[in-house]
Amino acid sequence: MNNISCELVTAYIGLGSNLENPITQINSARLAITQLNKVEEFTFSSLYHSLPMGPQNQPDYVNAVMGINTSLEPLTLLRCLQSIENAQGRVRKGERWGARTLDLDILLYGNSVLDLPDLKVPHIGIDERAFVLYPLHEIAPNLLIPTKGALADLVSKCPLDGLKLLN
Ligand code: ROI
Repeated sequence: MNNISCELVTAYIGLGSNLENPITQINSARLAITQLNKVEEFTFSSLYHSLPMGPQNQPDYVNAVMGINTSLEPLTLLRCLQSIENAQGRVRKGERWGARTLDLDILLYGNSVLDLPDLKVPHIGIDERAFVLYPLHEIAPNLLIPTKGALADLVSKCPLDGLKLLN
């Protein structure tokens, strides 16, 4: 054994976009994430079309969820995802829950429960957002979500809210 830590953690990332050709934004983000050091994609959901949660005067969203194995620490992973958001032209304006070219959220990081100033895991609202729960369930139907319970139960209680598979 050596003392280099290389523990692999399974994490799930939520991807969302409603500006500047959302499908292209999601596909480019997927590629950028797979090209990160110490990150390997093992699964990717279908793309979904969803109605905006929050202010309604914004375009509909495209959402997806990706499963990765990573040896990056959670905050390092967060910073990497933020640089991808920025590289794809994300502008952080004042409006809460406004339109965005790209949103990358760490939904789950192994079985960790994190309550850091910049990072809450499981992701806030994970248990009531159809555009997160359904794609996650597609790729990881047996998942248990720390502090929230079985994903399958959460999905069964969550209305689709207009969520549709995108083909
Ligand atoms: N609404 C949908 N449908 N999809 C999202 O990814 C999404 N992301 C957000 C807010 C603004 C809350 N609404 C969303 O951050």
